[in-house]
Amino acid sequence: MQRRQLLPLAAGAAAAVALPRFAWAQGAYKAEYKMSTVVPPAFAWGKGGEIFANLVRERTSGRINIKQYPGASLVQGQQDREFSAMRQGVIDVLCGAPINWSGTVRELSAFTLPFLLPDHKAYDAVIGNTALMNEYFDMVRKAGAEPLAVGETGYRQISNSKRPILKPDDLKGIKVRVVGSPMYGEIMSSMGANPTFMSWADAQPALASGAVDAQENPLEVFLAAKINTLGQKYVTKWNYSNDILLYAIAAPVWSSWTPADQKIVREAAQDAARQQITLVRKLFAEDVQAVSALGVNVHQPTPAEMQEWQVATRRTYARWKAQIQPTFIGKVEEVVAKTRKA
Ligand code: X2X
Repeated sequence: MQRRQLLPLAAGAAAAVALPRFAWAQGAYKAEYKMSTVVPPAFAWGKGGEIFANLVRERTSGRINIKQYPGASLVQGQQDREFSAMRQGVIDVLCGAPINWSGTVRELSAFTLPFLLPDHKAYDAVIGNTALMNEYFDMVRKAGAEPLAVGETGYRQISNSKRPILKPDDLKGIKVRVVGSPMYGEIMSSMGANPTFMSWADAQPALASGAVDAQENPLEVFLAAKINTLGQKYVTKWNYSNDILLYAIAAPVWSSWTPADQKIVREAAQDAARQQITLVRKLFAEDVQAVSALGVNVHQPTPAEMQEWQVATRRTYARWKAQIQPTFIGKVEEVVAKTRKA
């Protein structure tokens, strides 16, 4: 800006004509970059978005102003449309769970297969594996966004209003709300439950009215959204799926920023992801106690019960592994297997 002001008008115009297109594009910063998150900063994963936006604003002295739109409000709450809206230019910044985008970019939901990442040791080995994550990041690039960092949305636990869920049979006939992922639907039906696909915005009224009996979400979400007040009395902490929290920038937006700003934004996302993971794990460590204190019955499965859940989901696992990205998932399995021996 300052340099251009110093140039005489004609010289400025001539320079503009001579500039390569990419350089022109780099000058065109928007006043606001729109970031979609499903949940607001009162939740660890919405907080992860807020931390990122604040770091970017501070470190670019406001040159890059990311504004958070929680409740997936840029897509009227339809969180499964986030990725296609990003491709259409409606969303500039994603800070979300790829499971929500599985209808658009199925391969990105690789980490959500049931019991693929059984614990944080496995989770860390996978997201800390540079070769594996580079391969994943290349899939994100092919899909139209620049990936920056990976946080954690949290292990998803089932809750319901009817009875304690100790074994697959206990799920028979239970109406469970799942996000718009066909794989989650199949997992539930393979265990005997009756799944209904619904956005997060629709889920809460449906639980309150009893239109559905059950839902599955990390317990930090259960707590922040006060799901216990919606008649949910029983929780089973089965750790069946834990999606990453992907920080990514729409490709055209990314290429409009200078290399120096790209570096700042990437580092800000990495720092935000680290803080977000710390936060989500602190809540995870305390969640059984916190949920129990609300008068909710929390069941922590025995190893034998965990085995039963895995057996029940084995066929669904195999089918979705084949459909999502079998080679990549095979590599994830190898990394996880090593953590079992160690
Ligand atoms: O809708 C949900 O259940 C939530 C908030 O966990 C997701 O965005 C996947």
